[in-house]
Amino acid sequence: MRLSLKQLFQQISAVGCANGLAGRQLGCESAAHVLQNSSLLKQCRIPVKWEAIVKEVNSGRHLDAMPGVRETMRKLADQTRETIKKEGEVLVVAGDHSSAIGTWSGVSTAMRDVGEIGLIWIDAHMDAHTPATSGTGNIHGMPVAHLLGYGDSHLASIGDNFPKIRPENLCLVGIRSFEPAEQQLLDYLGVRVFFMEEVERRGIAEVMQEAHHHVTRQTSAFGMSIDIDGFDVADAPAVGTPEKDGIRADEFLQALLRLDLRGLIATEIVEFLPKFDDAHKTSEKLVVNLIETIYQTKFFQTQATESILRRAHS
Ligand SMILES: [Mn+2]
Repeated sequence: MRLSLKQLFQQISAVGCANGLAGRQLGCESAAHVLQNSSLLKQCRIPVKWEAIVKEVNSGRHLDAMPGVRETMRKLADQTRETIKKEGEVLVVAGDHSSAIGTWSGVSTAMRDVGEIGLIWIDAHMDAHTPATSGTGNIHGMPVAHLLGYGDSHLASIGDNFPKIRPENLCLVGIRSFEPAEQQLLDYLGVRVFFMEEVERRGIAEVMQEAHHHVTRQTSAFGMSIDIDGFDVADAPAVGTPEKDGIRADEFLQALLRLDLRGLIATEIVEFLPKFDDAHKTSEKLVVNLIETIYQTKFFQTQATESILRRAHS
């Protein structure tokens, strides 16, 4: 019986993205560096190995940010694609949620020969605007539309010309703030949305089980894109676009423990705005808790399965 290096030295391969120009408020571009230097994260039971921190290209704000965002997202996609090919998984800690265009373009194109990927999108917002429908021009409100193949053709064709996520393999969880144009696009495409009302009625654990089933039933791997504004403001105060009455973090962490994470290929955590955190570092702790819970659960489940299979074949 031989253990692979991966099993002996479990670690998380992380990519940072220091972006913030596509958000409503500046500041979350520092999140990746804050996490990289976080003493809380250094105490994490699974060590984090930083592969790269992608720097942001600045071409302005709102829609003027577009040329810069295209460049930044191409670089981020290259990093996540390479990390998936080399390590088989990736954790992305980014700033504003426009990062998702780069993260999932890279993950999706790395997996193109293997199969489609599924995605669970945790957020207060739908992020399903296009440049044509957005009132603010803030691209952090547009990544879902672009991953589905809509909006700016440059952003929608990073890596290749196919949609990066098929609508039937995507679901949104925790939604409580959106505009009609966003809902129209998602309704038209048949994307499953678990609004906050449904999360409250059924509980986040049951919702996450169904979300997991939804994104894994016809894919070869799945990811989670976690906008921390999806959580209640009490649990994640340091965000640029807070919406009240969100997902309770402790309930979400409990739900993760009971989720089958063996097929999890990538996790993205975004919209942490360090300068808005409280004296207790509540938001930073949440990010670290998410990383630790997700990867401890995943590694434990993977190892347990492997040891059972080894015994069955010995
Ligand atoms: Mn978002």
